[in-house]
Amino acid sequence: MKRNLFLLVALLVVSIVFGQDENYVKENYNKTETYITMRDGIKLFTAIYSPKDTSKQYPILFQRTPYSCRPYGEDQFRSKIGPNEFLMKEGNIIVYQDVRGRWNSEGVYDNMRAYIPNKKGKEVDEASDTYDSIDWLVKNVPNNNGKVGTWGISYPGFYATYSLLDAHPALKASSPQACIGDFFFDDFYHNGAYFLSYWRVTALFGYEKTKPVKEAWYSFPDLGTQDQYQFFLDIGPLSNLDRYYGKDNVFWQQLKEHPNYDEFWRSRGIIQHLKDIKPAVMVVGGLFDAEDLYGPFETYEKIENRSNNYNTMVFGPWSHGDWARTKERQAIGNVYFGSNLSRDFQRDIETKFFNHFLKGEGGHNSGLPEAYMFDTGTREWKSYTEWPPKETVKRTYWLQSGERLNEVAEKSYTFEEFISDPKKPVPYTEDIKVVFTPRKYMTDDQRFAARRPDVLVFETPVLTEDITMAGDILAKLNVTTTGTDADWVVKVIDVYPPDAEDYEETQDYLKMSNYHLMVRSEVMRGRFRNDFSKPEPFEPNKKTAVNIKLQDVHHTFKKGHKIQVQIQSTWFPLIDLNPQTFVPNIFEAKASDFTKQTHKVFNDSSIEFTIIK
Ligand code: PG9
Repeated sequence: MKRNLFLLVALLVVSIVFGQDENYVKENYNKTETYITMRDGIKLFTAIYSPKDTSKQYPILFQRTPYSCRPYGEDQFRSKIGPNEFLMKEGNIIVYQDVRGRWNSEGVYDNMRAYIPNKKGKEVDEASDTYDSIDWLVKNVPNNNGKVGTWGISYPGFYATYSLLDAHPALKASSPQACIGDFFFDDFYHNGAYFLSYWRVTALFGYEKTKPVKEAWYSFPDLGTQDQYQFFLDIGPLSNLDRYYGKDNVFWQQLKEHPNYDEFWRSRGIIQHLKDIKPAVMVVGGLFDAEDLYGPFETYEKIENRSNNYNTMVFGPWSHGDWARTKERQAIGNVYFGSNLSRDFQRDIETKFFNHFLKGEGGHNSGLPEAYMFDTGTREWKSYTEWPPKETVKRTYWLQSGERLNEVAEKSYTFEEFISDPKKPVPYTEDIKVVFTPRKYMTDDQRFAARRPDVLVFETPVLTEDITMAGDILAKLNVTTTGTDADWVVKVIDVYPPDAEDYEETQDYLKMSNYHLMVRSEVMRGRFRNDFSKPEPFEPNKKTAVNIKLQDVHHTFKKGHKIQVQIQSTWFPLIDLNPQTFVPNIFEAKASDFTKQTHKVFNDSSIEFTIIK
């Protein structure tokens, strides 16, 4: 009896607390919906949440999104609004907008719409749409203080970056987070290799709509199995996927018609335009973000090198967008990194950034660090005055025969070799399930791959002291193939000691003892080794240089651990299969083009790490 009473009281308390949170927005904000007319007459749907307390003025926090302003209706409220709950609860005007051509807005959508410099008359892009929207908001929304901040994660992050171009004078601060920089290096392609694992979500952006809508006008194909590896292996050549996506899936057609880094992709990349930026910027990213790593790192770097504005970065032990969630234990897959990391970031960094520039005195003295970086090896935050840190040096390790990773290059002329068979590609994960987009693999244990004959392994002896990497990694491979095309995948792995502790998140069958933590990975489609816009075949058996940049890391390989590098040529179905026979467009390859080939990696291949002295 007592136990039931206790449970009843506990349930009542929980419902009151969460119930309050669930209704916090409805109880403390008014919601209005409107259409803002752009300079070319197109109307964009905009939802405005304004604090009920009208005794003071508030800045406007503005997000433009392709993912909808749902729920629609002035009596329908989101449970949370704004970048985080701290900013929500202290009171800000929070505005969401369906971008041109998406959901309840008019117009025609264009993936990663190209920026038009020096626009004339009614020429429009996402910068002019943002400018026109901000101009309307500051002139028409009651109780605003004339200052605007933009923010967004992933695609909304791209639109936040876009807000910096031809920025409206009221735009004082922007936080592009996991922001897409360029679809040839983020999300759908990595260095020319097509991310087959994103194929299903092509539906999200593929279908044009003919009028403003409040319900999804697209759907995702059912693969008929949870085994993505087998599904895509059975599909064979990519052209067989056309049975699921027809000509009306505009994005699928675009992906197939532009396998090279041509004007279609180049014009849509936003990184090239990031110069002379005026608003304050805080770029946020996840060090294990599987979707957008290129974007945030490049966004911070290019602004830093070509503008004099306030520009900072924060990278934590996060997967895509984890920092916006409030889960206490921060873990990715099997690996735990710490507790309340996202909450602390939201309270002590993100809220402080926006308040400084939108409610405070602004200026470079925000009290926040230039680079606030989590060390994913020591599991500690570190602040730097620049990134990469000025105390770093480049250190080269050589891929030596006998699976050794050496700081000294051998003089002998040897190589390691493996057979790469498209019929039996290296899985990118051991998990058997259909995922929206892959995430967990970024910290998955890589022992399953290390034990395959088509994965080369190079490993240091057990480290006698800590080694902290802080910056990018450059793999300089010297290879041959018996074929005329090949992909090259490089994985940098932290090999844990035998006595490593387990976490509550560690999968049942697994122990962290000797865990092979993937710290960073990247692929180079070999045909693009010299130029992403001009694919070149390999000459069979001719030694060829293939250089691969891996995105920045901030990771201490602790004493007692080992640094391991794995090299492979398939990574399935994360990326599509390379026929290993040069064809003009792999999306049009025939089954007979796919051939088993023998690849060699010579011992004058090396990998250059950015290391803190
Ligand atoms: N960059 C992420 C994404 C884009 C396209 C397809 C799937 C994911 C994102 O916007 O979340």
